[in-house]
Amino acid sequence: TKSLKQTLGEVIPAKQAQLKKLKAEHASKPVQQTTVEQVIGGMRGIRSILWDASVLDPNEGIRFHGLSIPECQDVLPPAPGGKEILPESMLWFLMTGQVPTADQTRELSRELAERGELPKYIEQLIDSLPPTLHPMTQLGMGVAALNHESAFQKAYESGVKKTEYWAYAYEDALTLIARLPSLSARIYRNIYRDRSSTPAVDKNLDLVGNYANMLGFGDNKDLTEYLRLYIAIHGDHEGGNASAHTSHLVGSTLSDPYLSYAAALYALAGPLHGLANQEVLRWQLAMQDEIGAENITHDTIREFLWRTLKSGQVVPGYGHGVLRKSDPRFIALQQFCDTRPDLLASPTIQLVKKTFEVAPDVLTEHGKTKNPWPNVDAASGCVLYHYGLREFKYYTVIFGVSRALGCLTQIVWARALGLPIERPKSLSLNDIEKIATSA
Ligand code: FAM
Repeated sequence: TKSLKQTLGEVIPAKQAQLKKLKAEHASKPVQQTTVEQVIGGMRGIRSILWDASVLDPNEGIRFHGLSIPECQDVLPPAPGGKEILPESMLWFLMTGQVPTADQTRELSRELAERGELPKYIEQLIDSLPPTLHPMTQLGMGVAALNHESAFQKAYESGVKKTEYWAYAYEDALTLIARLPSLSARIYRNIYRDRSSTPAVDKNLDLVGNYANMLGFGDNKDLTEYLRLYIAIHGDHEGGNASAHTSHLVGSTLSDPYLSYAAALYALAGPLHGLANQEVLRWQLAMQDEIGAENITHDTIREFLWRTLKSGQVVPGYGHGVLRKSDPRFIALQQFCDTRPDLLASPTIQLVKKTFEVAPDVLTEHGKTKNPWPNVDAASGCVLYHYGLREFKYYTVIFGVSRALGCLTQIVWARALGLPIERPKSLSLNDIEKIATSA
């Protein structure tokens, strides 16, 4: 079967030609007007990044090469005996725009397992860190330090041609994705399981089969399947979200993929971005404590929502920079629960459902958010919690294992397309005023 790298090598030339033609024929064409609000309001909606693998529609949600999440669930191969999308089949699809066969997916799982062991110096680095150091901080340190092995950095120093950069970025991308489970599981065990030793990579397991096993949940088939779905659908969410945008920018300076992804992880570590899945659990548990588990009603939830808002805090898991409807990733994770009676009976999962029944109305009445609907973080943690992975300060690390699929694919493609170093123009406040008053 044709490998991922061979398949990728075959699809790159057509895209390079398409970009070359666009540059030759339309370089000076305007794309859109930029308003003062966009310049000072977080660049919302400024069309300024090229990214092919996914497009986010405010109402329809994410499409990966044109396919919605349900359509991906229909065509992307699951694990042997499994049902949920495999991160490997999502990675293949993101990278090439082609659906891999079951054999190709299996081959990729094996290739990742071959690359999955951590170098000793990384184990020593992680083991040297205090367990009170946030797991996301530890993850970024481990990822950055793995650049000791960067093929891209070595190739750049030896002066390889620019047209070959993508192949070395690809090698780093595969090796990093392969090592994230061992790195993330070691961090988990050091902080939450008394530094117990992490099981070695099992060459016969897929990426998440290994990850669940390393975390100590290998015998829980439902959690393993949930993690496959979770990691597959958190992988890519258009090119402008804070973590993807960060790795794209840092990669554009030809920092290697390890350093670029470490930077992305520190964007993901923000409470308004990936850390929201931790904040949702912290908020839900605080609500449960305050109201009393036996006293959870629409009214008591509504009351707690208002108390959150009145204290000037955001309701974690709700709202979005682009979405204006419920996040299809949220819906996909809820549907995973709908097929499992034990999950439907879980108080934590019921609380998420009940919150979803009142929060949009409260947020609409509050009148500030442009999107009163849930995003993926509103649902992603409660299933982990139910299955015994209760350390919610770790949840963003799982998001970090997943987002590598999109960020690293983007870095490989940016090098393949020869995208230059990014350097947008900043304006002084007076200049903006001058432009605004003369417009
Ligand atoms: N609860 C309370 N207020 C909210 C809110 C929420 N869930 N979402 C937005 N707002 C406020 C927002 O803070 C802003 O108020 P100020 O003018 O006082 O700053 C106002 O509504 C307008 O914001 P917006 O234009 O609707 O949203 P933004 O595009 O600025 O921000 C989010 C988008 C996601 C950062 C924002 O909705 C938020 O803070 N949500 C809660 C945190 C969260 O769930 N983040 C995870 C997002 C997820 F997609 C991810 O990245 N994993």
